[in-house]
Amino acid sequence: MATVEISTLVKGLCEIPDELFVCEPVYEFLNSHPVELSSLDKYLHFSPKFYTRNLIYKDNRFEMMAICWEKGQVSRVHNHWDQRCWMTVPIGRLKGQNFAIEEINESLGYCKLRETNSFELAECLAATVDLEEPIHQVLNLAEYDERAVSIHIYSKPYDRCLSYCRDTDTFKEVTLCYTSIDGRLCDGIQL
Ligand code: CSS
Ligand code: FE2
Repeated sequence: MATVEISTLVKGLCEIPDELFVCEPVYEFLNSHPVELSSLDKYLHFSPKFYTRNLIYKDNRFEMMAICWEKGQVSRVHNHWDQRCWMTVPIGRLKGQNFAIEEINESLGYCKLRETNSFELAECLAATVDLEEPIHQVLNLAEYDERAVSIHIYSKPYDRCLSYCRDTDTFKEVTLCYTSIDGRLCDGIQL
């Protein structure tokens, strides 16, 4: 399949009418437009400390970022509030693990999770975050033994989420920051 520059992908997404900016059409669009790797170069920043979040595009309806994962790096176990999320993995591969809530007491910040299904992503295949089961973790497993880059589309953009600790069965709100915007490192960021 012919690849497209990331700017073409953004333009194509912007042209999707609001009523079609939902799970299936965006998913199909991503699957039929694999990204040209060289067009991602300026967005790729890796850090040994944590995965990096590199903003490519943002408007009121959606944001797109490249997330760069060193070998072995994993996300928190987290939710996406009620926002839709699509992702593809043009470089390397990633595992996604979904979780269900077994028991929750919001006023105590207590939440017991149970692992449900998992999936693997590579080669620009798209995935959507299941809105019915929106708690997940993304892992660049050490056994994959390579860096990975994923492209994420969030609609609407969001800058905070709930983070769950499985050791203590607790959860709290955390803020999500960008590592770079349009290829330039953000103030105060040290990779
Ligand atoms: N949602 C996480 C990445 S894993 S889907 C984030 O935006 O940082
Ligand atoms: Fe996520």
